[in-house]
Amino acid sequence: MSILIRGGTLVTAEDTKRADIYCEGGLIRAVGPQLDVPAGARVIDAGGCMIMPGGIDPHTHMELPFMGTVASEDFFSGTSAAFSGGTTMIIDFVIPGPGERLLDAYKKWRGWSEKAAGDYSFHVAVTWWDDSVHEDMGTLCREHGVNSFKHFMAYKNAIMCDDETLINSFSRARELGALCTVHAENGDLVYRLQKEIFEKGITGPEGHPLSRPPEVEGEAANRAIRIAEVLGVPLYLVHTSCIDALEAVTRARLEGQRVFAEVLAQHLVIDSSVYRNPDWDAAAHYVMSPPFRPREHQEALWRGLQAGMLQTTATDHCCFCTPQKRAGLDDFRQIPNGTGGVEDRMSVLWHHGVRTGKLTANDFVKITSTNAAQIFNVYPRKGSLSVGADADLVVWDPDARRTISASTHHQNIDFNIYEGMEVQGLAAYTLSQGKVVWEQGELKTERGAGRYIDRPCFPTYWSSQRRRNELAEPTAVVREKPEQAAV
Ligand code: URQ
Ligand code: ZN
Ligand code: ZN
Repeated sequence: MSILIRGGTLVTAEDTKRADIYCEGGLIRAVGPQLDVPAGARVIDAGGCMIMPGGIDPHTHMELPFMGTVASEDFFSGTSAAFSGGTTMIIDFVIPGPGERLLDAYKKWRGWSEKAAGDYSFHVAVTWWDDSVHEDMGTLCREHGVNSFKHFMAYKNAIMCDDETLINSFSRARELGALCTVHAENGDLVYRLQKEIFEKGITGPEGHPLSRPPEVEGEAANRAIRIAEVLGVPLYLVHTSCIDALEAVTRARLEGQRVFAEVLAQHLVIDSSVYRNPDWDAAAHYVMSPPFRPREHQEALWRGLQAGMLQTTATDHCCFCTPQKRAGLDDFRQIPNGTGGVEDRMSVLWHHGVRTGKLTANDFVKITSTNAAQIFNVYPRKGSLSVGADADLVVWDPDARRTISASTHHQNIDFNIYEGMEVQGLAAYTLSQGKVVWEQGELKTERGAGRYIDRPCFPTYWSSQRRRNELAEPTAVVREKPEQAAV
């Protein structure tokens, strides 16, 4: 299969230029003006459109078993829906139960993901600690292409990490040259606030944000950042949703600490008023953690993206249909946490980010693809239009419009958090491994065509960082032993 895309404007993290691009054998083979048409090649006329690296969503949960149910989107339907929005790679999560060997959980998830239509990789969560976790982290890095370990500071009595586990895992990651990521909410505070709110008689979805105020995220973000600083390891905060967490990230970055932060597309455009909807289902659809915040937080998050304090965008695509959400009909604490969005991320960011002038088209490529590829060490194979890179790309039509709706989306969930939102900027074609998988509104995906993408660990000079005031080499003080006092 060889494809020549001509007449388009190539937009990458670095530059914008009129050029053709030729793909063969799953790779980008040539980029340049007026390329000749090789015999047998399919020609796609991209006139007027942009060609960008395929989107990378670094945070999804396909078919996740969670809160007594299983997310409704699986790896085939989820990676297919991603294609329709221009995303060609996801990084999902292996989440071992407490006491479950990390390696066993990893093999289980690899089994589930074999059905994927698009390329994928896995962060592995550390949800408990003993010597076997220490051992399995090493095996996963050395033999299975894992270079990132996730830590949930929320979800008490389930998958929550205490500080001791954070410290053990961060220290191990430093030895291995792996990156630590955190879901930063103080799970003990959430647990207490949930109980207090529920006992006040607030049992509906409106109780969810009340039990997880921004301060709860800000405290955990700062705590994780400080622990990482003392241990000298880089840190990646997932779904940064509020001013409190953004301030913690900004302080650390301005002081030279290697902290990266992600924002979800939905946290940039949806606010906490959704929880006051008198319709229970409609309010429960938005129960995810961290919750949607009051409007001032969205404005701060956009500024965080513009200022480079937030480097990546994701969706935390974790779908629970309405009947599943109703598990919490009498108690908001039982509503499975999660929302969808893998299909809509790029159009939402283009419409609300680039069309409003907040972001340039190059910024858009950085935050939807290239930064994630670099942070998680798959660049330039992914997240670039370099010759030799995987031929994962999107022909982006900046003028095409659509209205987002569950009635037309490709996601396996019975509602859409962006329902009714008009967006301009769509994927006209998506190529994965040099094959057209989305073309003018039609999916052409193949079950199992997706590949597991190895992510090599980092050299330890990258994965360890001196503390700001660290002594060059701490040394012991030589001193005379005091005379033993006569008893
Ligand atoms: O916390 C997460 O990232 C997973 C369990 C998805 N659910 C959510 O509410 N974000
Ligand atoms: Zn999370
Ligand atoms: Zn998540």
